[in-house]
Amino acid sequence: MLMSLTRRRCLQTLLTFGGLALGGCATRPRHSTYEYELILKPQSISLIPGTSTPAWTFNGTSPGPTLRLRQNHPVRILVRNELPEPTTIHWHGIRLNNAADGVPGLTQDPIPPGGAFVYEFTCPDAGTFWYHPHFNSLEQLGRGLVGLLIVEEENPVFFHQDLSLALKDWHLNADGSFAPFTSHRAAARAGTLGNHPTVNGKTSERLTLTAGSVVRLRIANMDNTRVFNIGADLPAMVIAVEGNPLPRPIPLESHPLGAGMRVDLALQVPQTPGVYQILDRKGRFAFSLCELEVVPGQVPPLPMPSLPPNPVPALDLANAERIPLSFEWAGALSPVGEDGKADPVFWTINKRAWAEHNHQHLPDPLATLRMGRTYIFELYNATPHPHPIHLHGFTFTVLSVNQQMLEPYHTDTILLGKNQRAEVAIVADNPGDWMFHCHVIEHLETGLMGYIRVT
Ligand SMILES: [Cu+2]
Repeated sequence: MLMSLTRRRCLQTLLTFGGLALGGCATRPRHSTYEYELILKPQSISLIPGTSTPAWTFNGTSPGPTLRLRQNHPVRILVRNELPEPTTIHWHGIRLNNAADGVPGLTQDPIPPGGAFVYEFTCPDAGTFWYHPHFNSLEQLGRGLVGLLIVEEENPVFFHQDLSLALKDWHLNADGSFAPFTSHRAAARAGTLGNHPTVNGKTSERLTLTAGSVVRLRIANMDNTRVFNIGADLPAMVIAVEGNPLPRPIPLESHPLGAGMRVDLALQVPQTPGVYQILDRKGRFAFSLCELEVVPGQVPPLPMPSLPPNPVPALDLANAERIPLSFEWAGALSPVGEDGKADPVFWTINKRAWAEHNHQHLPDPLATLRMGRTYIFELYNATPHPHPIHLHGFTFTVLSVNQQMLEPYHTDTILLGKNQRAEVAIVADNPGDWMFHCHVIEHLETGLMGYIRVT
């Protein structure tokens, strides 16, 4: 399998699939199987004009090529590691088989430098997802290893345009070299913000839209740390969160997007040409993330498209078992290790930290679930900082936040604010060991990580 893929080596060209440009290296679908090759490798890129940054890239770019998969169609992705250290790739938000989940020591051995691994899975859900390493995540994501993964609906849903924004801040010195990705002080608080924001890998991004059109805009927060509050100064509806269509779209006002989270908007582009903005709202202030240049043009009339729901299994809430999961601040530096460095632990789940900093010595699971049963996780953020809490391999249903019942919605990540509680439910329908962690990378690296076992 490796040989045949290797012979079909990387076409470093731009291919077109169904009218949509595919960057980087990809091959055409064959017998309804899409095949991709992702090569992780060091590559200097220029983020600050006149300087060079020693990034780590997928196929030479950051973000990596946007992978466009099709709902219910199997995919095979060859990952080759040309980094100077091991890696694995996690497909964030995809309900896939455990062996393809990309967690070193839990679902696979790390891919050594010079090695390769084939990920094979089928996406039951359509929507906006992303991919990134799950090994030495602070540095591997910090150096640029992030990419968008779009799963197209099995029965295509038409918009006049389908566009995306990948949000990532970089930690840079003035000469383009990397500044530290973390400090103990920040890791024990909200995390280390980058100082060089980018959208789609660019310092400023401008998209061109046609007057009167209806545009699907997929926004993915691929940053290690930052929370965005997405707004817009043109009419927009929130149609999906974390890849999952909302039961009823809601008008966009300010949509919080923690690390790892995504939102799909349907933009109702005004008839009046001009320049509009996608915004990051901070209280009374708003900062432009992306300019939208609206140009005159003819588009066929289009009522607001509706997205079909993803086939998330039905909950059996009457017989559900409850599992409390509390996130707390620990605040301790362990004794200095053999390398002379302290091994910081700042965060716990149910009083336990993922202290090993690697996956070599597995702790016990946070909970063991029985196949087919419904579970309600009672989440409690007993800390003063926001945590985007992510479960691998499942889509959970948010039932309540701070004891307020909501119209239930599906997600793979929930942003829990200071002292916030939430009830989320899953059907344990996918066997294996599944990571459960905060997506602020400094938090997961300093304790806020565990796993759920389904047998
Ligand atoms: Cu966190």
